[in-house]
Amino acid sequence: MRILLASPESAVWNSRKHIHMGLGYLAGTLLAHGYQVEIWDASVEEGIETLAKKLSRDPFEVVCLSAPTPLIVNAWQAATVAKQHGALTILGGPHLTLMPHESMEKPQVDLVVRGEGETTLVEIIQALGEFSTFQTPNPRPLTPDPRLLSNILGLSWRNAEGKIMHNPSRPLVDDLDSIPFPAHQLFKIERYTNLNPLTDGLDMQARAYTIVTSRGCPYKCTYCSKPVTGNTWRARSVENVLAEWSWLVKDLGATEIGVTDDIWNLDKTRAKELCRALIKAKLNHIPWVTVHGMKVNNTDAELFQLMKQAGCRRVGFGVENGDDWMLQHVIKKGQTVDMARQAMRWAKAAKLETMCFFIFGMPGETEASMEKTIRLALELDPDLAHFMMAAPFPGTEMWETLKKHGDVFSDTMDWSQLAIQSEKAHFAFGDLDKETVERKFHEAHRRFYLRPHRMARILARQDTWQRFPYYLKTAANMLLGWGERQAK
Ligand code: B12
Ligand code: SF4
Repeated sequence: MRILLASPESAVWNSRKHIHMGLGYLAGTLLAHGYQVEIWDASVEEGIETLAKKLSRDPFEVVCLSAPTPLIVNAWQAATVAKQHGALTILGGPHLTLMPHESMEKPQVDLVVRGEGETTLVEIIQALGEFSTFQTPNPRPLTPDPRLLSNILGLSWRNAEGKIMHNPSRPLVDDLDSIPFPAHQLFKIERYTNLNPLTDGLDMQARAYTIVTSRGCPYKCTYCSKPVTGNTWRARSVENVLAEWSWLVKDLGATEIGVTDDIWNLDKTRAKELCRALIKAKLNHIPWVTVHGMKVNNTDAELFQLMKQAGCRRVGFGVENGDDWMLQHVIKKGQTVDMARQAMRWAKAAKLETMCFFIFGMPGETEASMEKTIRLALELDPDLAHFMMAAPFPGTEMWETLKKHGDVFSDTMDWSQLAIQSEKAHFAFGDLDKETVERKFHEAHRRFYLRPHRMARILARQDTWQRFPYYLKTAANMLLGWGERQAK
């Protein structure tokens, strides 16, 4: 049986080519069970071959699609294409875990997997295997046996009468070390060149791999959508992580590694152990980045020193807001502005590059709190500052607040509008209108990036000139809001 694991075409994220670890893990497990798998990621296929062309040339019996909320519409479109080419379609990922019924109502979607997918997918494929009727070049869709599907935890499906069934959820995997490594070897790695979230390439030609050393996060930030892991946190052992890291560096030729955990440093002792292990194993010559996952309050000077020695080049922090009241009462981040200041001092003292993430327009935000955020960004002066618009994802506390008080959207909203990288405010709340949020958002970019020393640094970068048209467009959107004006 041939299985294609795919991430659909999308306009929501186009600047960064980043391997899809969810698909990597699913592929690793399927390979370990002896199945034939391929990964197709639209973010590196666009402009080369569409999914429709790929499937016409090279048919698959099963097409699996992964989708976060802003990509769900694209996933439905891709499922239509897959069905037209005779495949059974299985959807999974964060949005499907949140709203499985919505997708099961689409005729082009055969099955939906909720939660962690490794075991569920293998059980589905095993159930299908016995009933495979697939033939090339004229494939007929597989018809799974309902008796087998009804026992698979975490699966949503249709019974013989066409009724949508939601089996009980599957518990999270206890021991992450028991999951096979992601099938890194299946990614067209030469097309993934930039691990940096802020488009400032470390090395445009890098063989940039990604690693996930832990899953989940126990914090409860009100904007954060964590449908798959909830408020749990599980870590892989240092030995297990080291073995994958070593494979990436020594066998697959990684020249850059991104750690994409939600919260890499929740257990500070373990984080330090991992650094020491990387140094001891002499894997510290390959630069790595904590792409999202450092929490400012789980740090100390020693951790940053060790990270530097272990090869870490750049650390990212969710600073979010410059106003302690907002952090405590609205964002519920479990950290203060002073903690961010301290972590930044330690990271800079260790000579690490720094990047900070800030959110604009949370419910309860005021012009004054946004001004405090801009001033904090200027004061912290990270190498990269990423300002984002608050985006309300279903299932989050922010979503519930807006539903209750804001009355700004309904359950029929267009999910594709929820991109975090948008320069448009997603909602107005209380006295704060969208225009003020957008004005402060663009002001933040201008005040941060148009300072002379920043401009000099940007212009001195090779990367700026290599991708000049792209940067020019981004600058026009972010600094001046040109994208918005055109849209209006
Ligand atoms: C790394 C990362 C990125 C990277 C890489 C994205 C990628 N393609 O994997 C980058 C920076 C590019 C990125 C971009 C975006 N991301 Co992102 N990202 C993450 C992060 C931090 C880790 C993802 C990861 O590797 N997880 C580990 C793997 C093992 O888990 P997984 O992907 O969920 O997969 C498991 C299950 O979901 C399931 N599964 C997944 N897909 C499928 C498919 C099938 C068929 C099956 C059976 C099962 C299955 O099985 C997998 C194995 O157990 C998560 C947070 C998180 N912890 O998940 C956010 C997260 C997934 N991102 C999110 C968002 C919103 C985005 C963007 C839409 C942002 C934007 N532009 O607005 C884009 C979309 C880009 C895209 N094309 O997917 C949200 C999604 C929320 C939601 N409700 O959907 C998350 C949860 C962050 C958050 N807390 O808000 N992201
Ligand atoms: S610390 Fe990060 S991952 Fe954890 S809840 Fe907050 S935003 Fe989400």
